[in-house]
Amino acid sequence: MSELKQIFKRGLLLIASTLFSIPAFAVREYNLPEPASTITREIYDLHMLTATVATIIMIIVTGIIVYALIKFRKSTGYQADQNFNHTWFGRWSWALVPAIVLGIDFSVAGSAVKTLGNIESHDPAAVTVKVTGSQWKWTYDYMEDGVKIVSNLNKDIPSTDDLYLRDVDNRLVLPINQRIRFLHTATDVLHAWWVPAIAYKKDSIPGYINETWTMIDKEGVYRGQCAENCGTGHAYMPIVVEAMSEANYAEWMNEQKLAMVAAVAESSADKTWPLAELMERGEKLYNTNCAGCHMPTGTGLPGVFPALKGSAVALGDLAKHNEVVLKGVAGTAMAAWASQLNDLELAAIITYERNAWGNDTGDAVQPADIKAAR
Ligand code: HEC
Ligand SMILES: [Cu+2]
Repeated sequence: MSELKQIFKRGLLLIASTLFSIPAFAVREYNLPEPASTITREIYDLHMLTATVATIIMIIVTGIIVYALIKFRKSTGYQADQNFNHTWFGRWSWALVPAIVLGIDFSVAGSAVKTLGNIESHDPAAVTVKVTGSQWKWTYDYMEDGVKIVSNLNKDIPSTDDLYLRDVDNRLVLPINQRIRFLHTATDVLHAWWVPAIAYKKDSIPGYINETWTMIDKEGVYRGQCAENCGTGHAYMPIVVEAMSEANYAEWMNEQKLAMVAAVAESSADKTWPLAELMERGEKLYNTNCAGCHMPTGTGLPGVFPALKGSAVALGDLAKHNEVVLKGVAGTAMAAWASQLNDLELAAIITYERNAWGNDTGDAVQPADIKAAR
């Protein structure tokens, strides 16, 4: 009997040490990302609390089962206790055990309710960013400053790199230690802006505005993804947030404003651009904005996205071409670009489409043409 006890004790020790080492390992490798904001830290702590409680309960229950299996096994001639229900414990255990479990539930629920309330809080924010999801990019509007950032997948990262499909051309820059309000919406289908280290997730729904908030407390770069299947390019709309000190953020914001003014001035200058220059700008802009669907080779995706190489629209009447690009095609994935790009950018893209991949119209579309077509 004492030998059996020894085996049992060792077994229990082994089980306990394995179970305890799993969560410890999970913290490092497989756990939620390390939180970098007040609200995500609350969520993280809640997750650790429930996971710990669940692990302890599992160890106790598994221990009791293993103990019972060995102690009361038939081969040692154990006779079932016929009087258990007449003892004090037998009478009350059926009520006591659920009461204890409920008590544990309520103590977890207490902090969960507090966190949920915090998630839904609408306290005034210092910075408001409208986050718009579209196939397949994110647009960030800084509501107070009138600055807009369009964030596309960085296609230059090789598939062997750790940041493959996780990097963008323009990051969302935010200050630390300031309350930030996100307004989530979408232009086409459902998307979800998800950066687990600094913010919780709510769907971006066309025609609706959802609100979330954060207060980042550590400078750094935080990555996320679109978390709502939004079509063939779903994997190609990563999110990169760069959190910086308030002083650096103010400086960055100033630079953005100056760049914006310069771009508007350049676009609206009464200048006639040479074909070569339009083509050079057009290629870059096309690859960023249009190639996700129409492909860098202009061949599209048969049956889904039309080819622009040899397309009747790209080779035909310029007025029609302008109209398709400016106004989009209702009910399809072809968005209206009029409000997304300026006259010069649109002129360059359309020029590129009319002269790349063997489309040889020779047309150099000018910003003035776009202005007239708007
Ligand atoms: C999200 C996918 C998507 C993106 C991004 C996109 N398009 Fe389109 N585009 C479409 C679809 C779908 C159509 C077909 C619409 C229809 O059914 O008529 C289309 C049609 C067109 C056509 C008409 C082609 C033809 O032969 O009928 C042109 C020109 C065009 N797009 C230009 C552009 C330009 C310029 C851009 C970038 C500024 C762009 N598209 C970005 C999906 C896209
Ligand atoms: Cu999406």
